[in-house]
Amino acid sequence: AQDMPDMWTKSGGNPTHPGLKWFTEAKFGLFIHWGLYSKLGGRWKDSSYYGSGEWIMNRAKAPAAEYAQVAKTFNPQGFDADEWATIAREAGVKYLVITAKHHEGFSMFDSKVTDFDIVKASPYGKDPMKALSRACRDNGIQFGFYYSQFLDWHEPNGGGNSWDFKTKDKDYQQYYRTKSIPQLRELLTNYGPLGLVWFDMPGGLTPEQTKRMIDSLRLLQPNCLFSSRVGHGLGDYRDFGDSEVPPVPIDGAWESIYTHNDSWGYIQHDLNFKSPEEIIHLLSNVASKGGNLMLNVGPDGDGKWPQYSINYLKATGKWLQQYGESIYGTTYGLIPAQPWGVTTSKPGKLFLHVWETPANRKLRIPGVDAKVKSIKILGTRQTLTFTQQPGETTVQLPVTLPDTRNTVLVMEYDGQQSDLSQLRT
Ligand code: H79
Repeated sequence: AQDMPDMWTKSGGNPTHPGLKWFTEAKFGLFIHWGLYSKLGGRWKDSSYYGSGEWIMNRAKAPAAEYAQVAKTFNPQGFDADEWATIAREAGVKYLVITAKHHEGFSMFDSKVTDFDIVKASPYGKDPMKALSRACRDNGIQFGFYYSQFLDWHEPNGGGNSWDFKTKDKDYQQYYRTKSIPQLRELLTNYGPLGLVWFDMPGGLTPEQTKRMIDSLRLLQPNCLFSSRVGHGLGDYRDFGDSEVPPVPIDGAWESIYTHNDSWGYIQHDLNFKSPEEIIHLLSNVASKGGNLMLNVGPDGDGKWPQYSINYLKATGKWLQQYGESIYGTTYGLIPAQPWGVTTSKPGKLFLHVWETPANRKLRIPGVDAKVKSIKILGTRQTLTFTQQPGETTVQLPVTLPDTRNTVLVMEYDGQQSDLSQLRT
């Protein structure tokens, strides 16, 4: 986990923001990192790079003009917006966020602000974001853009180390005025209603300037959420460090983001993909703390997803078809994590995510004083026998559970949530 200064991650947003309803119910999102780095796939000249493939320009110290040449070979003929959105829907994600521009500075959308975009600088010559935004909406998926508002290694005045520009004497104001803000306006104008804009790595602006920028962007789409990495506590929901889950339940709207293998951008030699079981456990664990999981996929330079990502996401979607009621629209589990797994909640219901079956097949649920009415295997009519004592309920598990990775039991109880031990930060 990266150390993110609190100033960046704190959500100071408006708790009555209209977008927070879909966001807090969504629980599962898909992040897509796609840019020129996807074409490089972790290779620059004769060297291979591992991890964070989208950083290859910086890590290989590629001069901006030379790196820009990659655009001339970027021609993702395999890109199919409907196919992407269909896999996303089958995976069970409720929102999709794609890199409109990452730190490399290349615009993956039709931009009038620069020539360094996929329409003018690449043989592809079309705007894939037009098709994708439409396909997501057709499939009932909220659509959002990642936008690197400060780091831009293509622009002499953009933030960060591009190796042939001097870091000193940069005019960040000029960069924001001529690229960042106009492009954000394009994104908030040309792609229909956006669920959110995912800002990353703030810098170069005072809190007052950031607020002015944000306030003017909000006028374009009042329902669109802004992520906390816009900086200065001005976001609408909270993101933690990359690949970080908070240790305790957190109130309010928040999200954990994870790579599928060990990179955001496509890396041809990285096959360390999280298994369906790992994804499902991540999802139920994040939900048990009250947040959303946004899992990343890195399509290649042709526009195809790694086959493992397709297969494992579909397997996750299959699990969600059976057990989605224990994820979507839930709040954090009202009892602490147990040796056997974690819990999520809805009014009158506690969902028990069984990761590990106790050897004696007796599942202990401490911290419950409400009267337990029934305990069932979710998605079946199978009722389990249980005994209840003050502060502890014990369920007898059957010899075989339908899903050895994460069977979900649903405990229905009479009375208030306050009869369960309430976890708070
Ligand atoms: O888009 C993904 C990252 O590229 C971006 N945020 C996620 C969502 C990000 N930008 N900056 N950082 C993350 C933090 C920077 C980490 C670094 Fe490194 C450590 C830069 C250099 C050393 C990671 C490892 C990137 C290159 C090597």
